[in-house]
Amino acid sequence: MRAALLVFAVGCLKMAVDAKVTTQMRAFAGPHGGFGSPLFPDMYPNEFQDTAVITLGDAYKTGYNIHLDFLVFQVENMYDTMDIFDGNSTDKSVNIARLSGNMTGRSYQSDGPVITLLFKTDLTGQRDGFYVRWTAVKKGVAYSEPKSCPSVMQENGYGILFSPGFIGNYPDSITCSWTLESGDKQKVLLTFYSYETEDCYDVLSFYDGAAINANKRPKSMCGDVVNPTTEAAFVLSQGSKFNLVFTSDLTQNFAGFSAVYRFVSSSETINGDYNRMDWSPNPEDEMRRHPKALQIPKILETPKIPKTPEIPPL
Ligand SMILES: [Ca+2]
Ligand SMILES: [Ca+2]
Repeated sequence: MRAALLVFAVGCLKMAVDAKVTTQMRAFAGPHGGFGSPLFPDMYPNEFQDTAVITLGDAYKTGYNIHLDFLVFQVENMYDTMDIFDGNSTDKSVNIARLSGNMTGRSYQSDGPVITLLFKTDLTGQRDGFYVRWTAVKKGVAYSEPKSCPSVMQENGYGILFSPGFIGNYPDSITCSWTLESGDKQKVLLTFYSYETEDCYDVLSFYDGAAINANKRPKSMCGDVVNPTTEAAFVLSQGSKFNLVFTSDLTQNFAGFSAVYRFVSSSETINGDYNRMDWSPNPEDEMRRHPKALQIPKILETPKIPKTPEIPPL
């Protein structure tokens, strides 16, 4: 009798939990494309299950695999997960990988023209989520990103910007430029999920609302600014427009960057965070990542000024 009651109680509890989880099925088709987690670039919802099936389409039914690039991946470590499955299945036997935590810059490949992504979130603890890009690749051919200047991947209300060759190192001796222009009374907010360039020979310059050849020196970013395994950092324009220019020199290349941009109200302030050349993660970073939802603290620490070298005594 006692055993029967226990089984009944456990059954009720499980039902109550399941009833709260919102499920979503998505289907994507075509030789290439991209999509974000639910509500992206805002934080994903709690208690959510998102199943996305990518199919290359009739022209790619045989002889092709799907290559996945996570241009953004930030989910609550351990508690929120992404499972990738070969084919149209969520069976353990075809599981390619399980992702959790901060894993921007990972790539995976299917063994056929269909792949399934299962994203699950628990009761609490939200992050920015993911943005994944897929591309058809011929079986037996090693995949590499084109090393030319990429255009922005535009989505409804936001865009993804990344260095040439990402995921993969950028090439030497390249110059790429992008213009991000918001409407009146708006600013451009860029969130960097990874940023690593040669310090300080390969540089991303921000011309804030000004022409690229203006006399004013641009703000610039270089070095190991945002590690993909740590939290994101953001950069806010002062005017309604950012002209961005990325240049690399003759030697030494690194992973580059991936960022999401969107337009926000001109009353947003981040107190010039984007000028910090020596950005390093700290426990308060969580607070700086969502200016719409959270209070924006004052920044933070001033860039380190190198010590004047001591003059040796005569
Ligand atoms: Ca969570
Ligand atoms: Ca270089």
